[in-house]
Amino acid sequence: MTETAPVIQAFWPLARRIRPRNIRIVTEQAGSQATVPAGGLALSKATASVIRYRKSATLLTADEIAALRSAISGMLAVADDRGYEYWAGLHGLPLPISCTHATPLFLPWHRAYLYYFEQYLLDVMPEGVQVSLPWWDWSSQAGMPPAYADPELPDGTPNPLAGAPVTGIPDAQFTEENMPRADHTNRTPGPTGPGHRSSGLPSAQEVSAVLALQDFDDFTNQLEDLHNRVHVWVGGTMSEIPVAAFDPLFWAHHTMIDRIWALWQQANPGAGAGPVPLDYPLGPFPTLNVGQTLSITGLGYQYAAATNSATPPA
Ligand SMILES: [Cu+2]
Repeated sequence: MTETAPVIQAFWPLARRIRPRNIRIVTEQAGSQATVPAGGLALSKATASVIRYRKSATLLTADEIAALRSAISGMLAVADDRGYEYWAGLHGLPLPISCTHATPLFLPWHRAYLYYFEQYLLDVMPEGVQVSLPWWDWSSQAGMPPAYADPELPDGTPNPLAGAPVTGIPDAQFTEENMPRADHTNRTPGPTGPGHRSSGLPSAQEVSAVLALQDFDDFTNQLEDLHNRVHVWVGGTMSEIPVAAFDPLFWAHHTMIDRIWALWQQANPGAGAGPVPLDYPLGPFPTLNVGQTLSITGLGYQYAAATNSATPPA
């Protein structure tokens, strides 16, 4: 039995503050049989037989972008555990900090997190429109998707995808985490285009190299490194774990990470999640364990291929 040592990522300086919570990897159970309910999961609020397609943020139509903005604003207006403040706050502050980084739970935990966020986002979509979480393909090195970057909409109102209020965090908790108090997200993006090495966004070649790794632990560690670089590249709120999820771009970034994992799973069927027992519960989510995150179609979604038009394949 080998202990899984947490790898502290130098790229995301605040990672050292993250104390793994409730994470005890019991490696001798690695071979235990996971119980995924027969017939798949019935968790999705979408009609079970309809698969949601997550698309590239740059391939969304104007109507889809408008619907997404409306839904983010809708979630911001919900003050209970279906709202934006609750879900953004669940990742970091207010305490406890629940996200997992630098462990083999990084990918399963964030997949479950996106899954629940997407359910509540779909709940507040305008009538007749269903826009699943889009991914930000930062590997194009073109910078932030325009839908998220423009600070204002043509009518002069703030763009709900460009930033959000940081709310629900007691002052004392900023102090405890050694962070300046912030009332709103901010960004200080780095350089775009190739040739900036670690200060630029990861390239498509770097993503391909990570996808070529065959061992789950190697794959998740190196993917998390690329992920950290993107957080640091965006800067500001996104570069600080305790508040990163308040930036609407967080969700598009993590959807890209989830998509890369899905692509890797396609190439490595049955790979599991390294040493993590499949029945390992993913707290604080009520009903998902690690095994249940391994099938994205079981969770009711798929990724539209990057080369597609925005129309899901028939
Ligand atoms: Cu992240």
